Amino acid sequence: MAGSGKFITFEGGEGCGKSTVIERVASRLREAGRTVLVCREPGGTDIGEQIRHVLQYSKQSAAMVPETELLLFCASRSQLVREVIQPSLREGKVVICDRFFDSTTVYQGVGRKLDPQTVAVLNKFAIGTCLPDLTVLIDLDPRIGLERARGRELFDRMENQTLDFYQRVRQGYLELAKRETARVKVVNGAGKLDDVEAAVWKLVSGVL
Ligand code: Z5A
Repeated sequence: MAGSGKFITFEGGEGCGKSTVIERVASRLREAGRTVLVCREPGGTDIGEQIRHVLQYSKQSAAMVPETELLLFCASRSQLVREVIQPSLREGKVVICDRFFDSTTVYQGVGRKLDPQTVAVLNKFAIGTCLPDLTVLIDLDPRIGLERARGRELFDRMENQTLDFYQRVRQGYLELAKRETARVKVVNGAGKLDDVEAAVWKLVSGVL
């Protein structure tokens, strides 16, 4: 546990429905009287949003090598943890983060095939002791997720990968869930939005 509040993270492939479900769950928590802070990665702070821009949308970022990408994701997270997440948890808030260090483990470690031990060391350095109380993994066939995501206007550098990359990411997440059964809970993202929300709500209620 990361403080006196609760820290919940959401993970999954492109278009799996994280952002939509987070919005719904945050509203329900607020209706139930909880103070909720929602943040996203990369980003969530002024510095983090600038890093997000470099990672995803600047013209120059097309030349970025995987090692630089790894360090930038970790840099954004270091700032978010210390500037936003830990202070909010100390105030007793429920902090919900759209992606956290598991994204780095899977996208950079499995997707980009960077050395998993190096990724783990950098992840640990970036988050310190700030581990989520619950991580919801919304699992979805990437062919469906990409179809959903590509319906949007914004199509960034990270989204322009091969299907094989996204299949590896999905497998990486499922293997992570098998290793971390106490923290990481898998929800089927292919169901109706209301059903996905209900399954997530049950898990979230369980940790509060
Ligand atoms: N990345 C990384 O490599 N390493 C890291 O350490 C971190 C991130 C932190 C961030 O992109 C990229 O950075 C991401 C991983 C990488 N990229 N890749 N590839 P982002 O923040 O721009 O996007 P994202 O996190 O991948 O989220 P997303 O694509 O916006 O998807 P989402 O939030 O999971 O989905 P959504 O926006 O809620 O839903 C997508 C659409 O589907 C939307 O129209 C919904 O109305 C619809 N939807 C949602 N649920 C359903 C259901 N159940 N049925 C039907 N339709 C649905």
